[in-house]
Amino acid sequence: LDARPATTTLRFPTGFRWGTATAAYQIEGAASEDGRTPSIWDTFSRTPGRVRNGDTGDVAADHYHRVSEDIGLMRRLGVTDYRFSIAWPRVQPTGRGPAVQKGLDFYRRLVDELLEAGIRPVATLYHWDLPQELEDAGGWPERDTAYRFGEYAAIMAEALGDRVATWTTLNEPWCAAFLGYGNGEHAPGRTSAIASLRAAHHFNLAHGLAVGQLRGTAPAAEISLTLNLHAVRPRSNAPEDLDAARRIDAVGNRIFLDPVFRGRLPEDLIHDTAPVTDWSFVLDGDLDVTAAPIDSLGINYYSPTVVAAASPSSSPSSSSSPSSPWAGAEGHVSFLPAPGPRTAMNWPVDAGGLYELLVRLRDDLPGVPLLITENGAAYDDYADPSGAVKDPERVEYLHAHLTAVHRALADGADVRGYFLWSLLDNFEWAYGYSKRFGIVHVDFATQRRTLKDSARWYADIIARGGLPA
Ligand code: GBH
Repeated sequence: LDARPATTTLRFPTGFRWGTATAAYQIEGAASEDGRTPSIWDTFSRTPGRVRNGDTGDVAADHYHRVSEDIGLMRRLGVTDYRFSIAWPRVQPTGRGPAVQKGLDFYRRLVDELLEAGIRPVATLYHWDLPQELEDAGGWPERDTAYRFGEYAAIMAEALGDRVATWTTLNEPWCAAFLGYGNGEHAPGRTSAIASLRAAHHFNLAHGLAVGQLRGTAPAAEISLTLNLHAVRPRSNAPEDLDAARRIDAVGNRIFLDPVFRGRLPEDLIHDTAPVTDWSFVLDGDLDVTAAPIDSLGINYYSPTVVAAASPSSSPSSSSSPSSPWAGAEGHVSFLPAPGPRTAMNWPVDAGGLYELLVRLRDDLPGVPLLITENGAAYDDYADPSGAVKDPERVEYLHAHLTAVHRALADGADVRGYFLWSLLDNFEWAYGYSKRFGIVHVDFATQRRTLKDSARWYADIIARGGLPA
């Protein structure tokens, strides 16, 4: 018998970071206060037909006015870390020029209150809210946007460099490039394969430029990048299915991993995308910038992606539709429904995908510490007569995924922390307020916060440092 409490069977390493995550546009509200100007998400959400029910982030969870209360919630949970994002248009409304003091003040106050509460601030510079003026000038498909991002990073490094423990430059550039400019599901809603590939490269460049600024001004800070890596599974080991998986891995994962960790673009990606572009927008020296060393990799994981060779019966018009987020792979790949239960997003629940991803990164990126910067699920919750907010499926989802993280740790993956998405119910992008990812329920009519059962469960996991039997 060992000395561990019998009730905690899966113990996590000492110093493991237990966090929650949010993003500015999804929770802050106060969309036109203190000098903030519209981002592409304000424009997009105010355009009829883009977001379910016409929802916008104008008020969201009103976090801008409830920072102290929300930090109080995290104190109750006992989290060690909090991952939030900074709204670029709050700090630098046109995306150019000097910073707005009130915008900086808001994030200074957030960071200072976190530090007072003993919670490590983990700041993301870009969680999809590009200043609209920069989109009007061409947005991420234009190289200049990367330079503008570098300047914005310099402002933030100067303002908060000494107080933020971990900086992540970008959140999920795959979504921002391919859902924003490829299939148009996200802001700015453009549908162009070439634009999505140009955007992807400019995200890598922007990331590298920001790393340079942060490293210079905040040498002690941990610098990171968050990717939504696709846990790609081929339907079978048939060569055509393996090739479909390779294509998705190239344009979904290695398009970011290789420039950042190896200073090159994947050869097979260049080949696959030849009908779309010759990549002449990648200039000499760019891949040295993108490869600036970073200290850890953030991974957001929700579901695996199961693929097969495109079936001959699938209609060519739909598989080669201009609104695919898979530039260069469309027409070659079928996406198959993964078996098993689904969340309210209709995303499959499959913790094995997280394990597969972590073990792959253990092998592909030795020496790179990993942070799970998002994991969680949307489910409807319900209040029982006592007023408790029940969300049993979420507890089950989290338990399964933390078990997968523990298994990956035992198998040598260097996972340093886990950030649950999300602290609060919030604006779920194209789904508006119709999907709830929070472990804290938000009544959007009153802005009242109530801990769900999953929040109490998570607090218990953190307190015991692991999972019960
Ligand atoms: C993250 O995006 C965002 O960072 C966060 O802001 C957001 O609120 C959260 O997740 C929840 O959506 O083909 O059915 O398997 C995650 C976006 C979700 C994009 C999964 C790819 C594949 C869905 N990713 N999606 S499916």
